[in-house]
Amino acid sequence: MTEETPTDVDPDAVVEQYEQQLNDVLATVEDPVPEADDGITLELAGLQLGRRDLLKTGAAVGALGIAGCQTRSNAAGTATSSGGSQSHGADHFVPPGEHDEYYGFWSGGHSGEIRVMGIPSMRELMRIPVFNTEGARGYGYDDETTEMLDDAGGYTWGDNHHPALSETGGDYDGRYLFVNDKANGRIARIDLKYFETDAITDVPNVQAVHGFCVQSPDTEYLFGNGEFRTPLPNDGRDLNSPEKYTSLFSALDPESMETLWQVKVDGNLDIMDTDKDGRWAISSAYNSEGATDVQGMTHDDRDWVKAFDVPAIQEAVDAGKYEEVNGVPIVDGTRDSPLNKGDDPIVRYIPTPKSPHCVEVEPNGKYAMVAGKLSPTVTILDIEKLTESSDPEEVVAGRPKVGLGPLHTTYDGNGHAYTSLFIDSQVAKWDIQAAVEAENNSTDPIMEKIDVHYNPGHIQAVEAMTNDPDGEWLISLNKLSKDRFLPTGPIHPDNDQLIHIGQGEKSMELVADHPVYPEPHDCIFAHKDKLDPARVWDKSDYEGEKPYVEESDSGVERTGDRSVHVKTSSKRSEYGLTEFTVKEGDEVTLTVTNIEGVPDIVHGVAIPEYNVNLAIAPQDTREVTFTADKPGVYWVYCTYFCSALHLEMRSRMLVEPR
Ligand code: K7E
Ligand code: CUA
Repeated sequence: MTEETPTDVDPDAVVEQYEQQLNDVLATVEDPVPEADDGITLELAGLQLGRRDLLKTGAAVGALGIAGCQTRSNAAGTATSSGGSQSHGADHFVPPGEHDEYYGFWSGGHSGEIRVMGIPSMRELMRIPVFNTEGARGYGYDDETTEMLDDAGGYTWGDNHHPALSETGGDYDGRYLFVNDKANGRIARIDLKYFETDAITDVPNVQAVHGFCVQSPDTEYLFGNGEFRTPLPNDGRDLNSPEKYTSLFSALDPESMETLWQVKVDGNLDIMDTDKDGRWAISSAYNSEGATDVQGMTHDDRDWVKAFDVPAIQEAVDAGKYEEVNGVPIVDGTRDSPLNKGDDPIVRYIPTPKSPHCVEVEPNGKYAMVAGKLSPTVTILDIEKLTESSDPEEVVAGRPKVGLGPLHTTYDGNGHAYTSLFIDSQVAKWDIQAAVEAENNSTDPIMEKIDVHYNPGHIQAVEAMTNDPDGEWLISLNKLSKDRFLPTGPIHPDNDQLIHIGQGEKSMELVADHPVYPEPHDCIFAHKDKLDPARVWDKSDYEGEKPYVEESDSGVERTGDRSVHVKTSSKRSEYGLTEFTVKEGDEVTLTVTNIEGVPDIVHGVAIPEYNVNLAIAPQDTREVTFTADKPGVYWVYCTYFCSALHLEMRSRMLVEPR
C-alpha cells in the first residue's frame, strides 16, 4: 500500500482559492457585492494582513479610517486595558475593590464552558463548566455531575454557542442561564443561585442544536434548532437519500427540561429568536436546496426564514396531529404539509437572499432582523404582518445595505441596530425606522461604522434581549486577533472588543481589546441587580438527596461485603477523619461536607492515583464513588489553599490487601 504524501501546495494559493471560492459565491448573490470604498476587497476575509501591519507600513491609514484610540492602542502594543487613557470619552476602568455594573455570560464554544465576566472591566469572574469536565470545580468527578453528564449521552465535550437568560415579563429574572451544545445536540440549564449546571438534556432526533433561545417574555419554552439535516429516525435508513433528510425545531420545558415536541421543516435551520408576545419563533435557514456540499447549498437565489406559530403548533400536538419518533411528537412543518395549507400555516416560509445567518428581534418586538451573511443586507421582518398577512413577501419591511458579511445584530433600545460585518471586519450602526422607510439596498440608514479586529461573529449590547436595553456598552466577539497580542504559538486567542456606544450620530468608541480562549460565539449581559447568587450553600436545597456530614457523623460504615460508605466533614484545617481503612476491591462511597459557614472558604478532596477530585463550597456536600483496587497508603489532601495549615489538612486512606 502506498501512503499518501502531502503535496506541495503553496499556502498563498490556498488563500487565493478561498477568496476565489467566496467571491464566486458572493457573485451569485442577487444584490451585487459593493466595491469597498478603500479598495481593500482583496483582503476579503481579512486573512492576510492585520491593520497593525498596515500601520507599520504606513499604508492607507486614513483610507482605513483607523480611529485615534485604535492607533494609540496599536502603537502602545497593548490593549487599553486600564481604560485610563485621558482622551477616552468612555471609561471602562473599575477601580480595585469596586464591582462591575453588569454580569456577562460568555459561551465558551467547544471548550464547553460558560465564562462569567464583569462588564465594563472585562475581568473574568468565574467559569462554569457545562459540557466539559473541569478539575478546579471538581465538575465531572463527583457522582452527581458524572451522572448528569452520563445521562446526557456521556460525551466529554460540547460546543456551546448561545447563552440565554430566563425572562419574566420581558426582563431577566436571574433564575437560570440556558445554553445549547451544537456538537451533541444538547441543552443545559445553569442555576444562577449557585452558578452551577443543574440539568442537561440530550435532545432526541437532532444533530447540532445550533440556534437556541428562551421564549420571550416569560420563558414558557426553550427552543432549539437542529441544524444538520438527517434521516428521521437516523437509524441507518435513507443514508444516500439526502432529499429525505430533515431538520427539526425543538421545544423544551424549562422546568422539567423535557423535549415536548418537534417540528420538521425543509432546509437547514440556523439561528433563532422569538417575538415578545409568545406567539412566533423565527429561525433563519439555509440550504433550501437540501444539498450536501458548498456548491449545492449556495446554488439557489433564495432561502426561507421560518416563522413558527407556537400556539398553533401546540394545538396540533394537543390534537394528536403528529408522528412519534423516539418518544417525541413530531409535527410536519414542511412546505407540503397539510398543516401548512390554507391561511393559517403553522410554519411560514419567508423568502430572503440566500444563506442568511442570524435572526434577532428588536426590543419593541416589532421587527426581526435577518442578517444576510452572503448578501450585504439585513432583511427586516415586520412581525405583526406575520399574523395579519398571508403573503410572505409582505412581511419584509425593509432591507438596508449594511456592508459585507453581516452576521449578527444587537440593540441599544434607542431605535438603533448594530450589525457585525464579518468580511469587512466592522460594526455598522443603523437607524431602524430609517431603514424601514428607505428603499431596499439603501445605505442611507447607516449612521456609523467602526473597525473591529478582526472578523466579528456575534455582537451584544448590554441587556439587548430584554424589552428595555441599557444601551451603553457593546461587545464585538471577533474570531481572529491576528497580531493584537503577544504571540502564543500558532493558536491565537480570539479578540473580544469593548465598544462604548453612547448617544448621538457618531458615538461608537473602541475602548478595550480582550483576548479570549477559543471560542466564544455569543454572550449575554444582565445588570448586577438582577442576580442574587448565594454566598454559601443552603443545605435544605439538597436535603434528602445527600447527607450533611457533621464532625460527629464522620466514620466508616460497611454497607456490604465489598462496599463501604465513608463520611467525613471538612473545615479549616482538618477532615473529620484523619484516616480511614477500606479493603482492596471495596466500592467506596466518600461523602464530604464542608461544615464552614464562612463565604469563600472552599475545601478540596483529592486522592492521588484514584482520580478523586472534589471541590466543596461552604455548607455543601459532595459524594464520589470509586473502587479501591490498589492496596497501600493513599494521602487525601485539600486542593484549595484554605488556611495557613492548608498543607497539613490531610487524611489517609489505608487500603488493606484482601
Ligand atoms: Cu453566529 Cu453559533 Cu450564533 Cu457562531 S453563531 S458566530
Ligand atoms: Cu482545606 Cu486547603
